Amino acid sequence: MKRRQFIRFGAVVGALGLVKPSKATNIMAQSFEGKTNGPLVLSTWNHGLAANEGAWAVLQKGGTALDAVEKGVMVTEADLTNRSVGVGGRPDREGHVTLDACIMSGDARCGSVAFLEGIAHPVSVARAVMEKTQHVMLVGAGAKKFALDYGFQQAKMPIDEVKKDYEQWRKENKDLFKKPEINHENHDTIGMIAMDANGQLAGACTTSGWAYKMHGRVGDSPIIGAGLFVDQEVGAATATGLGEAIIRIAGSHTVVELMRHGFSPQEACKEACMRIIRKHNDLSGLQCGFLAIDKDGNYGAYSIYAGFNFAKHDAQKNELIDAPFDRNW
Ligand code: SD4
Repeated sequence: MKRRQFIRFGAVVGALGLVKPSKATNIMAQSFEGKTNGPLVLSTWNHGLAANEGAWAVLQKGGTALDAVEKGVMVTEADLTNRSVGVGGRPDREGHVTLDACIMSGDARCGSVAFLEGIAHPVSVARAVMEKTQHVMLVGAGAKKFALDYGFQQAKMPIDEVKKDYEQWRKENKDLFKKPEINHENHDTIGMIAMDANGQLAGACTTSGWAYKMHGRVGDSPIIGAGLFVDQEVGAATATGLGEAIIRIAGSHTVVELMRHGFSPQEACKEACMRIIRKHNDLSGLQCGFLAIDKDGNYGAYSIYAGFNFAKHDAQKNELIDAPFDRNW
């Protein structure tokens, strides 16, 4: 496997660790701060384009942001070609596909499932946890029982093609405790945040997590405040990347709190990335990216390394955008 070399583009961090992305500090990064006056959907990675269409179908009929984000990420969960979300996801080291998801609306209602096996749409189970129980989070066998009690669709995982890849991986990786390399092929998630026509905010996040992770591992995606956070008073944020690093700084909550204290969405996403950088000595493979919308419809994104893109759907178009970043690989 090719060893990645990364070059640091002199990011000069000020007292607050805050430097606006500019050509001087980020040779390839551009700023994509923007503002919308109508409904908006942002979601992580290329698969966000199709997911945004699902969400937009709800928003353009005057539906709520909460319904939109659920319907949107369900598109990705059902995509059998996607290896990091839902039914087509890769398993852990023991061959189990374990799914993590959460959903949150601007009024602080939220629901989450983690370490869930055999259910096609974990995000909908997360929503049912939010709406039908007094709890926020159900995991493992309890989450599965709850999903079955409520009649959620089951699915056989891993699918055959993924199982073959896994068997090959087992042959080639006798040392099962080796740190896997994080890259686009083995590690992405859908995090989606949306604003509806009434200005209401919501978000959802769903993943099969880190491919070939330890059995029992849960990442940031189902953790309210890490993979997702929404507060109608301020804004919404979601995360993708190495979940352990995102959890360490309560990533999405951090982004929202920074916006509360006056950072723009992009500045807040950048500062969350910088905080992760400051807390880790070994940055190899440590890709994380954030998306944010504030309550006024301003939006932004940022990632640690180049290569994080996101899909933005507004009344004009659905487009893929390269996020600004701090470092090149
Ligand atoms: C996780 N954050 O399980 C997820 C995976 C991801 O890009 O987002 N990868 O750590």
